[in-house]
Amino acid sequence: MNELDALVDSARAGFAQAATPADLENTKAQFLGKSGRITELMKGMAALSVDEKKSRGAAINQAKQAIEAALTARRQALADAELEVQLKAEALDVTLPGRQRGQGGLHPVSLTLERIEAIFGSMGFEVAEGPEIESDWFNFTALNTPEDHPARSMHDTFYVEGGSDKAPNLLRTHTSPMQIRHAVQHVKRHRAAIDNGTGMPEIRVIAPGRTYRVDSDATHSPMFHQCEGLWIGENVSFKDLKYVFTDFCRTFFESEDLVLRFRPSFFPFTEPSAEIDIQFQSGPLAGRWLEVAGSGQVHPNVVRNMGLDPERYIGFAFGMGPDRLTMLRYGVNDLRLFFDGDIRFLSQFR
Ligand code: 2NL
Repeated sequence: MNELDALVDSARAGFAQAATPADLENTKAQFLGKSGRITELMKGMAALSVDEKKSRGAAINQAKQAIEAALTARRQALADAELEVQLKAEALDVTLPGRQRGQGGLHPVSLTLERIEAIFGSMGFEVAEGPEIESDWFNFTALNTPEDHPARSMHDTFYVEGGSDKAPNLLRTHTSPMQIRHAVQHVKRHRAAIDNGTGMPEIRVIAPGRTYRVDSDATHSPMFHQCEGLWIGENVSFKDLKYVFTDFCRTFFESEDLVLRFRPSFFPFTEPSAEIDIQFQSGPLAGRWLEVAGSGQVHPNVVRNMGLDPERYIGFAFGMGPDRLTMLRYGVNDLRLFFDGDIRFLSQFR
């Protein structure tokens, strides 16, 4: 092998050994630089004749071009490898599933309220919603609550600004005031029919919503939910209330294996009054009497405050706690969990 072919070979080998672009440029200098091998060979031609210069020069040039071609190829190979590494490092796996948007859901107590509304709705009850800040009249007086009743004390009720001494404003302690409002509107709308003897369509309404009392422990929250029901007509009786409430409980708890007990009680707005207890005959809660609602025949004074003659119209009312119903249905043992807003608790009801 002649000297020039050997030089080209050794350049190729040197380039192949260069692992980085910087290595490669150093190696290049050895062959093509100012004092590189090619330059030296050129200088070595000074003593040659014109003809010898021609053939020798052409041969050196050919070797130089071969080295340059090898250099360019190696540069490209190194650049390709570098790009390859970079692409690998920055790789995006477009086949990964996207991050899901967090899925929300209804609060467990809202689920219960929706159930209550659907069940009573199917039995012809309207839903009445209204103010949480109430007047003393709608919350207490219209409901036959005596002036000196303990529920009216600052100890039990949150009073708010805006009313007068005689008629203070307060956070409603039950949803009954909304039923009074609904009944008064209903009676106004049907006044003519009531007075001319035709009579009004029955009042059948439930009032769900937030209520407030000065009370706070594992089973009482200062804000809690209530759902009251009211049924007034000329021919309604306790047996109708019993039928409706039994049907409600069996549908709500999805169990026909459930009995009710009406236990004598007292409320200022009903007379007679009864607590409603239920007992499951099977399942995890079987055998215990559970208090689920208060009820009674609407007191004649309250019927009168609705604008109706208590000698002609008779009514039944009940009040229940959706928070407690939710606890029973899902087996929750601390009421406060509903109002802490802990997503780990709430997401279980999605
Ligand atoms: C309870 C007791 C009750 C009522 C609420 C009512 C409403 C009107 C007239 C008469 Cl407009 N009564 N509501 C009656 C009896 C009991 O609730 O322990 N609730 C959780």
